[in-house]
Amino acid sequence: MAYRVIGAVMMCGVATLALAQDRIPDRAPDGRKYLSQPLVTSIYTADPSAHVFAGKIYVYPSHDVPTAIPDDDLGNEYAMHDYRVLRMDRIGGPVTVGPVALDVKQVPWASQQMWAPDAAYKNGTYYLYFPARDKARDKNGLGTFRIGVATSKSPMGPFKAEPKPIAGSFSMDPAVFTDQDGKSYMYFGGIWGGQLQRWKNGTFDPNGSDTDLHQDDQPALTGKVVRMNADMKSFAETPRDAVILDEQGKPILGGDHDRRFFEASWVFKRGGHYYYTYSTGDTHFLNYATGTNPYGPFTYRGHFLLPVQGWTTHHSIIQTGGKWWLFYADTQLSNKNHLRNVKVTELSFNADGTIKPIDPFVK
Ligand code: FUB
Repeated sequence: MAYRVIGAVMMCGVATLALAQDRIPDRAPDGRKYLSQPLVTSIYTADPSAHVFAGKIYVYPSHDVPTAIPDDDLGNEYAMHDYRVLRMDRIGGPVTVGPVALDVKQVPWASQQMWAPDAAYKNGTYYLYFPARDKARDKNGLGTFRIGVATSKSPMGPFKAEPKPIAGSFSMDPAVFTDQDGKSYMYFGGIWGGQLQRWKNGTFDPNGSDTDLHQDDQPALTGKVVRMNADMKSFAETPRDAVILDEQGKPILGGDHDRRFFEASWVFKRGGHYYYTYSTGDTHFLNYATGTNPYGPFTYRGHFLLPVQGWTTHHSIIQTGGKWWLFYADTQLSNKNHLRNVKVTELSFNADGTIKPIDPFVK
């Protein structure tokens, strides 16, 4: 398998591909200067799920594509149909863009919208988890989001999809966390276009809301957490609620858009604490909450990334080379919500374990 390695230049300590340097704006339309530069410029990428496998860094992003579909609350403009994997030896080093690792045409059950993926490794096999709409049709003429799994002997793929989505899966944005005891958990879900609000009663409501439950004084919809079976291809139980509590121990309410869960779960463990991180969607923050159990509940701690350029914000956090890193995305290359580019910046903690908030623009 041959991969194309494109020359890199160093900007702000982060590798940037040498293509089209003269066309990359160094300031946002409002004049603010970016904190970091796109990891790659040869394709549009978003929703970066980073992992260290056998000493190398792999990023499993969404592969954004141009479309004439206008922006809407369902996210129809995010019309992605395949995945490409990014690889680098170290943060700041050259980035390899892999070939197509999985295309929707190779997934028997899926129809469209290959959204934010994640990956895991176990016993010589790499697992790619991905959401996509199935072939059913709802009131909007669209399929229901399910979560699929595909496998490969290489972290770059190509991946072979299982014939059916994971039984019991729904909604989107899978993120798989493996604890020190070897047990793996999938965190998933997203409201609005991610359809979580249509699953409130455990089955899909085809006529449900396209946004949320419109119950601002009730506990917010939560992301989901479920333990994976040892085969890494199936759920060991019915998904549970990943509850986020405020400092008084009360659930965050649906109307609290600065703090409630919207999409983009990611979990990591540090100092014995589980950090449950997520996006607030329409208020554009990346938030975190901590707990002492992978199932939660998690106590809300704050924002750790202020709004980026673009509507969505989605991320992953890894530790490598003795430092913690935040992979995120904005729209520096296109200034279009659906054509994003992934970035990386260092993440720092205070002595009490709280995260130092990051402004994606330099003061
Ligand atoms: O990339 C499509 C969707 O936008 C993702 O699944 C969400 O997390 C948001 O980033």
